Amino acid sequence: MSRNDEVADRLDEFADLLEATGVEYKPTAYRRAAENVRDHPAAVEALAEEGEDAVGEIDRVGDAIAAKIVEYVETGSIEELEELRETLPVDMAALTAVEGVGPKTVGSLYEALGITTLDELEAAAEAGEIQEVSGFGATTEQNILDNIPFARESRERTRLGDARPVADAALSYLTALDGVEVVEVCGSIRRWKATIGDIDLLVASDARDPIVEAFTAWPDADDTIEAGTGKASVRADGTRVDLRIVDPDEFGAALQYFTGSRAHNVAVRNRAIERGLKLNEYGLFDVRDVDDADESIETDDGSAEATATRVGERVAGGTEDGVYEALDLESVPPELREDTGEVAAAAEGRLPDLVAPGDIRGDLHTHTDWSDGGFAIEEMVAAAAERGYDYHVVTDHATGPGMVGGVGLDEAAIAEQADAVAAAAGEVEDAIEVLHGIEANIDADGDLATSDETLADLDLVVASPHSGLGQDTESATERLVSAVDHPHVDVLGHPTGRLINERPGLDPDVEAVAEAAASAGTAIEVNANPARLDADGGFVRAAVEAGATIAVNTDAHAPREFDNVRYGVHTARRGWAETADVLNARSLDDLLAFLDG
Ligand code: DGT
Ligand code: CA
Ligand code: CA
Ligand code: ZN
Repeated sequence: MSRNDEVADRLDEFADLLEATGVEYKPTAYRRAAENVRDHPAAVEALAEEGEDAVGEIDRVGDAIAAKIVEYVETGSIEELEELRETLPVDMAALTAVEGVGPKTVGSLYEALGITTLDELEAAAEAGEIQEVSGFGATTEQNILDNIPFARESRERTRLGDARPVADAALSYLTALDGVEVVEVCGSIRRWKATIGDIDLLVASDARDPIVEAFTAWPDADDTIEAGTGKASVRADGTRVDLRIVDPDEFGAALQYFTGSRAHNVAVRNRAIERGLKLNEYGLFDVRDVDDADESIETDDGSAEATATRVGERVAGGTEDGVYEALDLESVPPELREDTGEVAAAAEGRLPDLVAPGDIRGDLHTHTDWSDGGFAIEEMVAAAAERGYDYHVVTDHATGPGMVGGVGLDEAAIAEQADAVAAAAGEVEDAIEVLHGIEANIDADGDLATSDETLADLDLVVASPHSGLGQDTESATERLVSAVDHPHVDVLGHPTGRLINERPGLDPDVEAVAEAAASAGTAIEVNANPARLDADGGFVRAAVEAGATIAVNTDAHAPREFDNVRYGVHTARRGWAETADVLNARSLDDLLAFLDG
């Protein structure tokens, strides 16, 4: 964790505790300051060394907060924060993980019932104590109870977008070590699952001990969980990182094994058994001449594990492709390894031609400072051009349900923005095509708050749900079907509105929405924001099977968020999306043809 993130976390904690004790306004100031500290390009400890004035240069950081930042950097703690922690000794992160429970609720429940943990919250709700507290009722109590399991799970799993950068940092650290031949991520992170239990890394090397030693000394590691022969686990940024070091000859078999999923491995192993072969993390072995493959002893390094596992004649294991090939299978992309038909498809040579990160030719869902983005139209356009995109669509928020604090554009502002976008487009005519769109809000009934006349004038309309996300399946399905059927809607944006580990979002009948989208010619978005990854792989698969088009968009509010596109592409791959299925992998002409149709 960078020092800026750490300081920002303290300010956010400060804000939560202040809010819980009933203080007004100040929490907002602390949260704004936290956000700016987190995004600030300069290291906050360097500023703190220069003094409070230098820290105060950060946007939204006033004198009082600057003083606290300096105090924290100098002493490692903030006295006032310590006092607040004593007044309110609650596990704020765990409790506020429950949807509908904010810092204020935590404060009230602590005062009334002394609740400090998730277990205590659950017990109190089950005992009917919460509905007796003033300001709470039976419905609130039931909601809390219903939302606790989701909160528990979210505490155990890390978002892909948080884990992947940690894995990337570990990869580059390990790659640079002496004696390391190959390094790969495996496990769920290689399969690009939306949430990660732990990060798995695999190294091919003959030098096990020095690498274990170097790994436990990795500067990003906060502590070592365990270190053994050929394997070690550390914690980094709150996530467990497992490293295994294997013999270079066995790297492919180990990579295949530790990538999982377990269910995929079972399916592949069964195929091996059918062929008289035995597959494990050490290799693929021909055991047709071995009497009892599980007990035969034929060891090359004498280790206990090896005695029972390296048997018969080895037919593959150096490379992962070699393992699949020896089983008469096409190599299965990691994103597909969930035992949902990929082994049969690989056997028949009909694996999909998956979309790849380099296929994306423009973003169809982006924001600027006209709504809640942080950058001007020109800055976003320049960043898109710099990435080599062929086109870029500006889709700020329209007003409507879910848009609070005047964020959305009304119809006059949309018309005004059309001129601004045209002007920006004129400036970069030769570099990139700039289109004017909007992100309209789908209300609870599936209608849009923006008029048909205004929508008709725009190049592209993304329609997304931003409110009423607790609907039942039937209403949610009707709502989304109605939105994709809307004649002016081109893209259904983040269809469920889920926020990973924060709120589950809508739970529509994805087949019904997919079929409606396919017949209406509306694309279904994979929102690449790592907090969303919405539609998820399952939804994408339904969409692709129904013949619907997919759009992979970042919903960028800042140029750096264009980098999130990889999370969207890999999520689309988890849904078996081919390049041809993806709208923004198409040429400008084909995009315009789709939008006209
Ligand atoms: P996670 O960490 O919960 O997000 O999910 P994974 O898939 O990364 O699971 P993890 O870290 O427990 O193990 C990584 C992979 O190693 C897993 O996908 C399959 C393989 N693996 C590990 N232990 C076993 C096992 O006992 N049996 C089998 N068949 N495979 C295993
Ligand atoms: Ca894992
Ligand atoms: Ca693991
Ligand atoms: Zn958006």
